[in-house]
Amino acid sequence: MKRVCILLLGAFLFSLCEAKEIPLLSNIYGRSYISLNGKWNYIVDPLENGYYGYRLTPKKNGFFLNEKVKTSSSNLIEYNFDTAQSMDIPSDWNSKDESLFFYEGTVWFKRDFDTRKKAGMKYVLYFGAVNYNAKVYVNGRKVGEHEGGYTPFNFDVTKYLIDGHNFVVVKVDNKRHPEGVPTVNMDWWNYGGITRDVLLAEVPEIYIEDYQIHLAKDMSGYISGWVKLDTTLSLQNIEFEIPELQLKEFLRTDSSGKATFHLQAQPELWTPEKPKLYDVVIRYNKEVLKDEIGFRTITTKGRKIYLNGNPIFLRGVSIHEEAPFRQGRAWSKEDAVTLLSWAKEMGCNYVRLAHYPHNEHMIRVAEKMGLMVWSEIPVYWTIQWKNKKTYGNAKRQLHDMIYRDKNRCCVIIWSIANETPHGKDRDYFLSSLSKYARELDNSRLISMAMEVTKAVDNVNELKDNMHKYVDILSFNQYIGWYRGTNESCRDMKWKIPFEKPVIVSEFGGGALQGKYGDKTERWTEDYQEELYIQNLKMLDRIEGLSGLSPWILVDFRSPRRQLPGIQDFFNRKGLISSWGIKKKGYFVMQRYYKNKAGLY
Ligand code: GCB
Repeated sequence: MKRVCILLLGAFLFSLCEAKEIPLLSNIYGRSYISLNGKWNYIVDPLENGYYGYRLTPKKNGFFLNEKVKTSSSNLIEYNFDTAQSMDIPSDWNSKDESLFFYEGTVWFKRDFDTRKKAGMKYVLYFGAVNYNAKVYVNGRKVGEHEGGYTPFNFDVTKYLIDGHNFVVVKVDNKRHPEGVPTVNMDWWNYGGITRDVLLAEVPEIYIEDYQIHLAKDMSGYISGWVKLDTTLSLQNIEFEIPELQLKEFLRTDSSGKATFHLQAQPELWTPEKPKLYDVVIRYNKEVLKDEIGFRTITTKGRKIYLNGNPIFLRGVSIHEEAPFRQGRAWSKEDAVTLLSWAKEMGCNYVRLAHYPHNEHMIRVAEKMGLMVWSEIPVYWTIQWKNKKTYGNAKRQLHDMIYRDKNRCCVIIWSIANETPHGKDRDYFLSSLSKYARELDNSRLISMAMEVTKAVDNVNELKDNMHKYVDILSFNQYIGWYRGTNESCRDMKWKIPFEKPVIVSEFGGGALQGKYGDKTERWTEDYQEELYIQNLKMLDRIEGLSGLSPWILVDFRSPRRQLPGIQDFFNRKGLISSWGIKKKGYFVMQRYYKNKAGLY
């Protein structure tokens, strides 16, 4: 009897504790996994009836139990995943289900899968991203939850899985909140859903958790870094190899389970013209983890940016994670190839991935294509600067962005914010984020998209206190669209009184593809073309101009853009329409970049 009680108590306590969210598996695509992408059943739940009872307290028998309706039973069950409609995952519900176009709230998703656990292995359930809040359940038990729509997370679900049939249920909620990051107000679609890959990875009991490999910072001729196991066991042997460089070393972990290295090597450096990547192999016991790594340096001096010690001009464009040729969130490798090929064709060597971390395929494809990357967190416009929870959320997203992509040499800039209002609280918030980013990674540059103060006597001045905390001064400006006319570009002057390189992180204007007219007529391709011609002449007069990322490569969905017949809920500032047709402005940029490339 006593034993039964202890067992029951144990089972009860077990059911109470959630699985811990564990550090992200670095290089998820290099692991052994099964994909849980595909058809998921879904139930739309605007009142969160599957979670709360009528007194608004969480239910014990919520939809996460995935109960089966039995007609003969007296037990009333008013939902049924198995007969509910299904949706392809990854995706966003707004573009997949017409009735959910504007929907913001809860949708429950369920997926069945079979698995057979192997002795001595752990199982990690990985989500590339879920927007915005995810509560995850396996076989009816809560595994954990996550806030933030653009960063990956994973849980150790080993003890939740059974041999044979399993199911996973995710409660996804994309309601906006004033304290959220981003907050309630933004100029892009708040696509809800499981928007990136879902994978079930299989790793050994003790596995390679993370690693960092890069050129030694202050010593040329060396590669350094570390490999970390998910344990604090010391004296573990790890083999590290870069075959093409004939590098093979046996590393030993210290008492934190980490092994550091510092090895002599002269790798060919990664450049946009020749994006050389090396196969890297890390072995620990029977686990073999492979990656492709590039090596480069990125620095600034005075008003210039240097890649591998050579001055560069960042020929860029801003991109939203918006699916080409269809509507909705982009998520696949194919989407990445399409978007980035358009940038390449325009003459880019750099892309600004706005306004949140994009999916990992984007970064990996950019690296292979030779595109440098600016990666950003959604600290956008006016968030709650005084709210500690908001700060914690932003900090976590910054951490996770850097954690996932720290080995991607193409990423050269971490951006901590976009167009934020000047003020003491905001300065404290952002300077703290900037310091944190440097603690995590001192090998890249920090920036943020600032704003110039309105022109007095046509002098546009950058006066942001944050200039001290960034390596690159970036700002957005919209002369010819929100301010002044295209003509007025001729008279504008620029005052950037700090000795740092400058990037114009946004400029542009709207055009409906296929609408032509006089170059003074708004929304025509001709107007946008003229705006680009005049802006480029104007921006070339900025001292220290080291890069551009015009707004934006492709038209994108935004609820702020309501003009019928023109916008129809699209921001039309794309240089390419959402159906992949290039506007006249695209070719202005292409000519400009061709010329710039010749100068560097
Ligand atoms: C901006 C924002 C960007 C908007 C853009 C616009 O300054 O940074 O998110 O979409 O302007 O089109 O107004």
